[in-house]
Amino acid sequence: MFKTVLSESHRLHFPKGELSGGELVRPFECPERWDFIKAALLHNGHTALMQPGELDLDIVAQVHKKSYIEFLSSAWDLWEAEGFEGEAIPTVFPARRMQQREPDYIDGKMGYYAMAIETAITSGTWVAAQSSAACAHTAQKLVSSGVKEVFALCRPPGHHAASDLYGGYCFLNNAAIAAEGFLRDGADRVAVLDIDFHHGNGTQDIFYNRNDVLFLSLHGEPAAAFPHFLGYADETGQGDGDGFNINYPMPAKTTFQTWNLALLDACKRIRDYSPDAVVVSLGVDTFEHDPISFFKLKSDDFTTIGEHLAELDTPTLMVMEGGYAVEEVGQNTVNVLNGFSAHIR
Ligand code: 7XA
Ligand code: ZN
Repeated sequence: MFKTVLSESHRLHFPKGELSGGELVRPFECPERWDFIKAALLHNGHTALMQPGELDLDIVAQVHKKSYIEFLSSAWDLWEAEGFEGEAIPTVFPARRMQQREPDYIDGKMGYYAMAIETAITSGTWVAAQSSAACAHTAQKLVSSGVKEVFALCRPPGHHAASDLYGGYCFLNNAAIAAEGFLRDGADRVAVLDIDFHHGNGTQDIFYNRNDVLFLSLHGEPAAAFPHFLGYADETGQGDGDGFNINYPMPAKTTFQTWNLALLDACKRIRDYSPDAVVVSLGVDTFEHDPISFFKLKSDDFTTIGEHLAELDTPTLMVMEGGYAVEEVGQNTVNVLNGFSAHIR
């Protein structure tokens, strides 16, 4: 049975609008996702739920720049102080051949720290983002202390957040915070395996120059899929990190048969690396009916994924990322956990 770390504070982040297809629509990343996942956990007997402890701000500061943390913690107040009545969304960006200096004015600050603008900041965003990171951190502590089946039900998700960038529904990088926690608690090597439909650009960026964290991501190819500007197969790491970043971009309509070959290759690379812990960025937006993605995985395939993850036979933490077919997001997520539970030694 899985132990799940979760927080009701996620509800404090729920923008009314997401810019999508030129319209402000109800965000795909919504609180009901969390409700459906919690319901499926209980329905499947994963009844051990716990609140996160205090978030260790030192670990957050190891992953994210101080100026970025200051920005996130003050953005809404600065936005409101200008008298703006809508939710905080930037309109101007430091594009090619422009200065990369943080402006004083909030609209400029927002553009400086945004990697995408579908994601509005609201009054409760910063508290919710911290509670989500706290779930990952507390869950990592459980795995480090020997608990074998641990799930961090993070919301908002985290894998698009870089050291100084937010967007793609992400603010703090929960998986990276967990990986840093493992290292701090004695691990020499950690693997982060990102199986969300979208490339984990933030996690890649955070660890790109390092060899103590192996990052592997299976995702929609950037030419066609968000986040578009990172996630190619030739991004293999830099400096000490050369060879420790592995991307598996895949085209539209990829089925489980093909996707699973990438997973098996990733698992082999993880075994070769021999990490002390694995963090799984667990997105289920690879599902065939996901409204914003283009892979063709079926519900039962998620069980097989969990089985493969258990076969790694390494202390593993599952961290929730995306998945927007809300009625199925719970069972698809829990199928991964069930497959893992059934095969863990
Ligand atoms: O894993 N990342 C997500 O699920 C968020 C993707 C955001 C896509 C927005 C496209 N306009
Ligand atoms: Zn995703």
